[in-house]
Amino acid sequence: MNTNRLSKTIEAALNAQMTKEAHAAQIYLSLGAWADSQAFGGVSNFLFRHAQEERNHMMKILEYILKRGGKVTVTAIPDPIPDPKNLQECFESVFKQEVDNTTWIYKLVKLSLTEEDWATWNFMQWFVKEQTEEETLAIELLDKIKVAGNEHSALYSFDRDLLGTPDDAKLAQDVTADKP
Ligand code: OFO
Repeated sequence: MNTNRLSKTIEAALNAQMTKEAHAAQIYLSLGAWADSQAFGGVSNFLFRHAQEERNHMMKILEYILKRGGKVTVTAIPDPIPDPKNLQECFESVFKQEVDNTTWIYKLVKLSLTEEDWATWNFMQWFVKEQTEEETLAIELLDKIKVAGNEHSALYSFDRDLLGTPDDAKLAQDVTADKP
């Protein structure tokens, strides 16, 4: 008896999205390591925490595929991006990666709509909300960097502020649409 509640197309798209989230985690990890090497301890701490969040997103999808009786396929993760030249470029990369991931999420939403897979459509809404929040955060941080310019003391405060940002990396099972 076939108990897989996912179509082959949706299953493949969810598996691809898992890899995409893992790739996002690698990008944050690599940017975090770069930030630390530039003495931006607050920024690197923020980016490392975000890498963990992206991994949680990957796990959230993995758990969903299993819950729907689907097959999880773990694949290789593409290389992260090259090191940025400065803090501005670092957060431009963060923004670009979030926008890119949003595009993939939207494709999955569209696919679930076309296939009338309402369970997956509903599941994906959490990611739509999460992406909006992450894009907003990246825009806000880029704005702050713009205001700071090249002034060392302003960049130092920016770095310290990020260190104090609450750590919101949670286990995937604890994360809901209301408590992202
Ligand atoms: Fe997975 O949320 Fe960002 O990319």
